[in-house]
Amino acid sequence: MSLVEETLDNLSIELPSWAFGNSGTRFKVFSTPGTPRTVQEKIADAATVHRLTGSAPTVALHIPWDAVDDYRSLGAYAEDLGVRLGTVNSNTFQDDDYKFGSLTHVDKKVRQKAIDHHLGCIEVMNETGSRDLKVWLADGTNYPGQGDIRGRQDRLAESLATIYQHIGVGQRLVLEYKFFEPATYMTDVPDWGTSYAHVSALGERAMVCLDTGHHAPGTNIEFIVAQLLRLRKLGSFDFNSRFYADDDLIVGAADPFQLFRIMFEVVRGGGLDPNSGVALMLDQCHNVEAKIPGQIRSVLNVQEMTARAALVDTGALTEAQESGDVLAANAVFMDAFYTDVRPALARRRAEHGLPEDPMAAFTRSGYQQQIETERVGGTPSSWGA
Ligand code: PSV
Ligand code: MN
Repeated sequence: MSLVEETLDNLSIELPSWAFGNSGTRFKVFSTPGTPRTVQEKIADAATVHRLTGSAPTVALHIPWDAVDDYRSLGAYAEDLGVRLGTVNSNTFQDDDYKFGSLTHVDKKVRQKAIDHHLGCIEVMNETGSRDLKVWLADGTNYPGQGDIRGRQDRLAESLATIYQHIGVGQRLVLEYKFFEPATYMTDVPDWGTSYAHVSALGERAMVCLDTGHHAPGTNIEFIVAQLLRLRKLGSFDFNSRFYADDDLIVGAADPFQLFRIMFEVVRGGGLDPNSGVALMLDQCHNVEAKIPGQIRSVLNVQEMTARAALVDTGALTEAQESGDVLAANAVFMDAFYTDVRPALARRRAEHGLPEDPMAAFTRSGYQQQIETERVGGTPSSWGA
């Protein structure tokens, strides 16, 4: 088996349930016909993406957006459709109590409420068999002097330690960072270094989550990937792409070369090895484009850039690097990036009984028309539902 095939066989991309719901900006949320009204309908859409691509076997949940009474039944429902429930994402950013913070809040009662929410998420994981609890906090301040930067870090460390005590064997806590938004002056987990410091203090089952949209423009993200893999602390990715802020656009749409460079470091660092534990998740919103094709396109983009990354002639690259031949090294790298892998991927899909062109297959399938006819009435899912 070629390295490319082996790499693709190990590629498993987790879809976010919220990508199938409506989303938008603070100016407008546009609704689309056929939008899921329930978490079950989101899972059905995710299962459709997996059926057509063969690479998206798990669906991430966001609590409370996807809260149900019976998570075991929800897991069984997913499995009937050929997918599994994956990462559980906590949410402490949509409750009035969290105006001035959640796990960092000065008021012990609010901190406890946020901790309890995470313990509830762990209970969900125990029911669904999910491995990862992903924590992203909106905590931060808008004005210099508004909060005690140091005190907030101390409270965060204490709250995380309490949550971590409940993370079971075989489970992990992954801590996501983001340099701004909603806070505009100071964010409590702004960068990979802060996340790394906290998860290192927690222990082996705490890892960093890298959301590709959460860096200042110009940041060398592949460097962070290489470093975290080297430190064995890269737990997961939230893939998306951006032009300006946290745009949550389709991964690889804004800068395919960046995705290639990231996937090269993932492959190089063993991040696709079956036991690496690195989860490749999408964290995207489809505000103006069709949602299910948006997810299919995202999976294909990751496949394409991973295949190109696996094509890099590492022997020739090392030789050029070690002999100081800058341009030869760069040429080896670029040769792989410029290789059109789409025909080879189409052939490979056909060999695995999948449609050669999953985008066209979706259009042909009639699934979109079917959900538009069936999903009438009710409230389309959106942020907060
Ligand atoms: C925050 O911007 C974030 O990236 C976190 O992962 C949230 O859980 C997610 O977006 C919600 O879309
Ligand atoms: Mn994210």
